[in-house]
Amino acid sequence: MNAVQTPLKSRPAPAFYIERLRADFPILKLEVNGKPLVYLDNAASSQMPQPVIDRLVRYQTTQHSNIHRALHYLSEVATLEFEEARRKLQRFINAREEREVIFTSGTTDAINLVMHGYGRKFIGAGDEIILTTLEHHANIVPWQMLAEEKGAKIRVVPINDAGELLIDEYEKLFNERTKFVGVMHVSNALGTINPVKQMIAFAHARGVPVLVDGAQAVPHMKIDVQDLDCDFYAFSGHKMCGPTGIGVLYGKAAQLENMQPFKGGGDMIATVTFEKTTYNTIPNKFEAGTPPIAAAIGLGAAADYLSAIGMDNIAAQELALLDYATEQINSLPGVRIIGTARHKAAVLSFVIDGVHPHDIGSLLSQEGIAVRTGHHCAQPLMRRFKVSATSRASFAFYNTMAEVDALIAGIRNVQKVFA
Ligand code: 7TS
Repeated sequence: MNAVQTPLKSRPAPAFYIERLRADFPILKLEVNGKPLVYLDNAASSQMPQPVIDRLVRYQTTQHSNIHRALHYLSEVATLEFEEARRKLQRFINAREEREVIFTSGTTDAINLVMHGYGRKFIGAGDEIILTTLEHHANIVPWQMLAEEKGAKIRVVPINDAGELLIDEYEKLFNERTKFVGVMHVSNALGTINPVKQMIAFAHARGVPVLVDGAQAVPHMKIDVQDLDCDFYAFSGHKMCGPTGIGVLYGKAAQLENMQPFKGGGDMIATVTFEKTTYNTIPNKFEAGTPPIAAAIGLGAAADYLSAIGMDNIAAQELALLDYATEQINSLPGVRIIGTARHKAAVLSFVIDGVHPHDIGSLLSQEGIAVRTGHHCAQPLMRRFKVSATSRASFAFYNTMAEVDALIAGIRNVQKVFA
């Protein structure tokens, strides 16, 4: 009955199909220390396929100018392409309106925009902001800065030993002072997929808006912001096969319209006198100055590239990689996986008895294998697991089962060196 399935829907996808996709990524042909590159640091930044590189070259060689300001040919072309990129991103996350897509420099910038634009206007002394133990520093520090400035308080949702949020505890944190919830969709350090739709519904029933940090979700699964009903959703281009320096803040139009601007300058104004400035409408109100035009257009191409493969197919292939890698790592004595949630995306954090993660990282790199070692910008989470750091393999759809085998061989080698 599965005759109509695309190749990636079978788990794992046939090797020839993955090889065809890999051929799109020039960097994957590199050798590192005389070995084929095994790139397993996709949660930090993914690689860029040729169609996205080509799009950037086409923009720079035939379309570049500043946008929204001149009537000459190139300015009109660049403006049209930039706004078309916004529509591509709108479709990619199923936003209701294109003006709900704000281009930012990344997830961090998007969250800071909400903190300044929404938080500083609507959150005051004694108010409470709910975050979770899993959060990346990008969704902790801005809220701490706000809490300090306003005299607000941060409440934190605890997790269990598998790295899953305790939803009962989340619900108990709400009271009449709760003004905001910030939660990541997928944990960058553990891979846990959080039940954000359920959490949003609970918050909304109490009149509380929710920001979802989607940096690790957008590259790996189909995101529908209308279905989630989140007020804000933040993500980065460079984790979804796009360029660095570009990201998106999705916000419901009604929320964005009520917010104050974050950055002041050109493009975000309607009129300026030295007595008073009036602001532009959204999205321009939040895009002061010349935006990263090329990067936004590149990100539009990345969204097209991922959509052509199909986000459900990508999720299925990455899950097959995760299952296989989990099984293989579990078979190694002395290696422990940190983060064993029932619902996980393709992130595998581990520790090896008696070996510091930084030594693991350098020894694996000698074999051409790229993993991230450290606290993954989630120090409170590391503390919860009583580790200072982990090693993390994070997969993309272009990774192969053979690369998982290379990782496992690399880990065995590390254990031999430290035996
Ligand atoms: N939120 C999450 C969940 C992230 O994983 C990251 C980056 C950010 C926010 C910040 O994104 P940026 O594009 O603004 O920097 N995470 C990682 C990581 O796991 N390893 O390197 C960067």
